[in-house]
Amino acid sequence: MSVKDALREQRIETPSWAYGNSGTRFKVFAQQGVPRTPYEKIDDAAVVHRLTGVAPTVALHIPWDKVDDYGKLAEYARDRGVALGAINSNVFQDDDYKLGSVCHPDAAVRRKAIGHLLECVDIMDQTGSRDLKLWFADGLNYPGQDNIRARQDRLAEALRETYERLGDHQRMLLEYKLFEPAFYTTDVPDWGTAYAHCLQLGEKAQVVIDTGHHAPGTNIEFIVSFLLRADKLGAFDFNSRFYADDDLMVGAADPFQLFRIMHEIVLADALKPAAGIAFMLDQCHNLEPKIPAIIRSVLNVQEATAKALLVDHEALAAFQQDGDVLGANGALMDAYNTDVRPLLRELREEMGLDPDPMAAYRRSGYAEQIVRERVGGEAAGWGA
Ligand code: PSV
Ligand code: MN
Repeated sequence: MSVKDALREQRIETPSWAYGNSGTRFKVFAQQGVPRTPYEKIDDAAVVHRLTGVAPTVALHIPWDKVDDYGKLAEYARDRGVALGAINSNVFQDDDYKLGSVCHPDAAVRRKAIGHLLECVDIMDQTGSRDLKLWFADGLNYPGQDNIRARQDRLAEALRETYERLGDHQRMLLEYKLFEPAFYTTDVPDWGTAYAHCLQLGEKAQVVIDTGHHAPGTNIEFIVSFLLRADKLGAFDFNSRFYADDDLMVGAADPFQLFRIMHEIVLADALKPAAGIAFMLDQCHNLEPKIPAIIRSVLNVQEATAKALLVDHEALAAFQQDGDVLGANGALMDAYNTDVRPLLRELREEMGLDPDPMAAYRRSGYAEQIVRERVGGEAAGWGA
């Protein structure tokens, strides 16, 4: 397949919450024109797709995107040329979850948390979503606070019950995170833990790599490669970070890392939608305007992918076979150092899009329109 054909097929899912207000624990700076409802978030996601041509789905977060009728929301999305994607569960924003959700020592709290996960599968039935994405804030702040092993048992039990509820075409995606909000231990801290649980559950359980969820210096492409080989990579939550889980625009902090990740994906022929990997963004745009930030993020993923597609695999394999370290590294760097922007501009023109989606957005007047129209009501944000 040609580089352009592969790029034409690429799919990137945008997160509903990235369109809403967000901030740090110190301050949320509200922006004008921010969506007030899940419907308005979909309007914004549709604009991103219309301009980029490669972002046809939007992930929901429950209860942030709770509506009375999910079938209606799905139809609304369809009418605007997008579809609803992964359903993200949220068992971290209720007072009951102070000491955990599915790992909580109290069975009643665990039952409530599992109830929410099952409710998310009910919602998937209505939205037609394939993926249930699970992230747990569960963990401990102090040694001795709870029994680490018992918490693994509780986690396994909750995952099993939820897994059993999945339909034939639905999947469970388990996301790990090293720390935060818990600072001593986290119950799913790393890919190994997520992988072990998914392995026990079965083939519908897959691991999610959120690129901001590792210790500094972690070689993420190794994890990508390992999970691909084991057929256990289900999705990415793309974002970038300088320090911890910064949730900045993907490709902003370390475009080379993003390229290295996409190189492993291309090597494994896992870019095409049929490979079943969901390429999602999980970002917060605290300072920058949200819609163009998401467009920029989509373009960053596209650029890294285009570079990865340009790697001469035959030459690379020959250098590797010959033990030519510099040759092999050079083959990779040649691709990384190629300016792919002209190629992407050309591709967009062929797809009937504006070659410069950022400029097209600026020209469109949409930013001014939403500031004008979205007055009154409550802007969506964390917890909304
Ligand atoms: C947790 O930090 C996380 O990465 C999970 O994916 C959550 O669903 C998301 O962030 C919430 O913003
Ligand atoms: Mn995430």
